[in-house]
Amino acid sequence: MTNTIYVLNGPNLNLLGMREPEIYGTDTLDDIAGMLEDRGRELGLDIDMRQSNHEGHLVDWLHEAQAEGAKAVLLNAGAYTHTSIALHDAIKSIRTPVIEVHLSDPETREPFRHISYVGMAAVDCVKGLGAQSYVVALEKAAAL
Ligand code: CA2
Repeated sequence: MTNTIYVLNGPNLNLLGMREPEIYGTDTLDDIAGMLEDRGRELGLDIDMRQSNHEGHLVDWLHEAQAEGAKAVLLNAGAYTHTSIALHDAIKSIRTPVIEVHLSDPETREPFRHISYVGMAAVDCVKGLGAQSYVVALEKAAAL
């Protein structure tokens, strides 16, 4: 196993920090990557941060995380969280532990966000803390 943590981000998260700051905060995905690299250095972990608007890319990267011996995956699947049985199956198909991450708390929002196919397969979940959700999830990954 390596010390690499894959941090996978789904649809629309490339636009983070540009709209709906009251829900998602003002940090961009690059800001979050910087925070994770700083904390990762302290924890002895390498960060491999990626974003895609395409479901299949996220599936491929979950498989890759296992093939490359990643220590864990932090996954903010965006709206695919609530729709994707393909991501659910991909998480189940790998031994690499996956921690679900959300900036907001989907369970306090619209009913269609209350189901999480990702959460049904992931080992843990950190949500509702804004950008700090990713940092707390990284700390949980370090302890796995
Ligand atoms: O709270 C989260 O992290 C979410 O995964 C974000 C998703 C949403 O569909 C999930 O229910 C919860 C949406 C990400 C949209 O990103 C935006 C970026 C810029 C402006 C507006 C939205």
